[in-house]
Amino acid sequence: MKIGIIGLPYSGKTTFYKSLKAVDQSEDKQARGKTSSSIIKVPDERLDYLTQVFNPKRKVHATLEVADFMGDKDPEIPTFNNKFSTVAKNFDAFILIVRGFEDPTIPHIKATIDIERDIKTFLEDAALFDLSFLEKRIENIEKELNRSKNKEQIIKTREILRKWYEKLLSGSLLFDLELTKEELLLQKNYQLLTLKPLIIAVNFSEDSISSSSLIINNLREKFKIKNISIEPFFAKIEYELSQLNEEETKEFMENFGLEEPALSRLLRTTYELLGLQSFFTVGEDECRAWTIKKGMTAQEAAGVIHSDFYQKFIRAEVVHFDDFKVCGSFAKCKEKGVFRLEGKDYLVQDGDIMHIRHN
Ligand SMILES: Nc1nc2c(ncn2[C@@H]2O[C@H](COP(=O)(O)OP(=O)(O)OP(=O)(O)O)[C@@H](O)[C@H]2O)c(=O)[nH]1
Ligand SMILES: [Mg+2]
Repeated sequence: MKIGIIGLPYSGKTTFYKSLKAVDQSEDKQARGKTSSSIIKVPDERLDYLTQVFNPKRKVHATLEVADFMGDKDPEIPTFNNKFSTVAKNFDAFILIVRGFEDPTIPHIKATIDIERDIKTFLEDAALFDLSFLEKRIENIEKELNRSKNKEQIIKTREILRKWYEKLLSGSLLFDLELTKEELLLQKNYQLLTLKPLIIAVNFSEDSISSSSLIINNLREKFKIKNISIEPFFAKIEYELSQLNEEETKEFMENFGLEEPALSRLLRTTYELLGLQSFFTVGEDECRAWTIKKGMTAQEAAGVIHSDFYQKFIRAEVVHFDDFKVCGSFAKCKEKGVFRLEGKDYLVQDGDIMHIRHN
C-alpha cells in the first residue's frame, strides 16, 4: 500500500514525514526528484504486547510506503500539475496536510491561515483534475471505439467514465461512490484523485491542542463526505516525540494532555479507509503483523503468508488478541474455550492471532 503526503508549501508535510521515519528508523527507499519515499512500520501496541510475551528473535511490523511530495511555491501553478498526474495513479490513498498553525516567520502561500478555505480549494482543484483527466480519457475512448473490433468492452468503459464525469460536472466529488467490481478494476488504472480515500490532517500548533477538537468537529460537520476523514495533528510535537525514547514519550504526552501519538491514530485511520486490517502470527522465531483486506477468509489470509498455505490449507487455529491478553497464554485460552479451530471460509477479524495448519 502506498500513501502520498500532499498539501500546500510550508504546511508541515516533511515534518510529518520525518517523524514517521524517525519512529521506525527506516531508510529512504529512493529520492526521486523532489519526492522522497520510504517504507514505514505501522505502530501497533498489540504487536508490542505479543513480542513481550513470546520474546521472539524477530518482530515484524505491518508496513506502508509513504511518499512526501513538495508543495509548489508558485501560487499560479495549479495544485495538481502534469507531473503530479503521472505519479498519482500509483497511490492507494492520500494524506492532505492543511496548515492550522500561525507563525509569522513561515509564510503561507495565501498570506493568511484559513483551514476551511484550504480544504475547499483542495477539493475543488481535485475535482478539476479528475474532470480534465476524464475528459481526455473519454475523448481517447471515442477514437479507440472507431478503430477497435471489441467494441462491447470499450462501450462499457465509456459508460462508467461518463457516469463519473457527469457526477463531477454536477458539482459532486467521487469519494462517496460505491464501486462495482468492474469499476474498482478500472479505477486502479486511473489517477482519479477523488476516488481515492483521503485523510485530511490539520496541523495545529502546540498551543492550540485544547481548541483543536472543536475546530475539527466543525470541519467534520462541514465536510461530511464518505471516504474522507479529518484528523488533528501537531507536527512539531510529533517530530519532537519521534526523537524520544518510550519513557520520555509518555512523560511528554502527559505534559501536553495527549493520549496517543497522532501518528498512530493517522495510520490507523488510513488503514480503516483503505479497508485494511491486521492479523498476527506468533512464535519463538517471529511475531508478525500481517496486513489483509477486510472480508478476507482464513484461507485467503493464509495465502498472504505463503501461497503454499493457500493450496494446502486445512484449518486455522484462532485466538483473538483481546482474549489472549485476558488469558495470557494459549493454554489458558484453551481452558477458557476462546481458542478456536476455523475452516477455510472463516472471515478473519482484525486482531486475530492465527496459526495455519496445512498439509
Ligand atoms: N511553529 C510551527 N512550525 C511548524 C509546524 N509544523 C511545521 N513547522 C515549520 O514549518 C516549516 C515548513 O515545514 P515543512 O514540514 O518543511 O513543510 P512542507 O509542507 O514539507 O513544505 P514544502 O516541502 O516546501 O511543500 C518548517 O520550518 C517547520 O519547522 C508547527 O506545528 N508549528
Ligand atoms: Mg517538504
